[in-house]
Amino acid sequence: MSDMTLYGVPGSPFVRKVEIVMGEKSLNYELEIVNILPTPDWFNEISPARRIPVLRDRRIATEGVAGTLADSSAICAYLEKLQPEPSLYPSDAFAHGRAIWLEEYADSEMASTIGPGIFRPLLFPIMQKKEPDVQAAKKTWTEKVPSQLDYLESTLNGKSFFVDDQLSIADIAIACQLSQLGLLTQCSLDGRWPGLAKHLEGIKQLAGMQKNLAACNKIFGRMLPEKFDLG
Ligand SMILES: N[C@@H](CCC(=O)N[C@@H](CS)C(=O)NCC(=O)O)C(=O)O
Repeated sequence: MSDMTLYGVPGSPFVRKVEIVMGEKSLNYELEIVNILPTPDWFNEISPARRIPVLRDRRIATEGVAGTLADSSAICAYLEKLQPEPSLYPSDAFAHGRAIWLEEYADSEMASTIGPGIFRPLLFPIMQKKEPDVQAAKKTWTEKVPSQLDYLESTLNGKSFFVDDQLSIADIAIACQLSQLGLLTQCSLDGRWPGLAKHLEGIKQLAGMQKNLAACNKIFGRMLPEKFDLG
């Protein structure tokens, strides 16, 4: 058994974020599947917000709340201290602040648009053998997502990475949200957001991302005959 267990499902962009950081830092872990809708009672003790992911570090405690951390940002910050190389947080103070801001932008602004606006209206009805709400997803894709992508495209400004020309938590958090689009839809960043499209392809080459997306494609491939065209 690995020292660390990550609780959640691969289809969560926040679980993906932790898996990429684990991969970059060559940390071993096992993913224990915990579904939401609802989260099981035993899990709520270690996840007061009833959200995935939660990490358990068995070297600290093997049961109960001790040794567990909720929230992907807390987990990634812990992993950075635990295994500082390669560093995923810029050393310069201002650049560090910028990286945390972009991580936060991805985890809050983008997640609250793409999750409830596109991912859930398509996936959750399918899981319940109901009709997916394609109109709601189309509306989000055409009316809400573009301004966020415009902001990110201009912030990236043709560079390979968002902050200080090196891979950081900002790149990982943003790519985790953007990769969510491709799991269920044919939405493309090419055309209006070429820098972001190239950036996402780069982050998709990371080992943790590849492992996560392979698991996602297996799960969603079984559920969907073809990906949704949101226009
Ligand atoms: N800020 C949290 C967000 C985690 C989150 O929202 N996870 C979603 C799954 S992608 C969840 O558990 N949702 C449960 C619910 O909404 O009931 C983090 O970074 O880990």
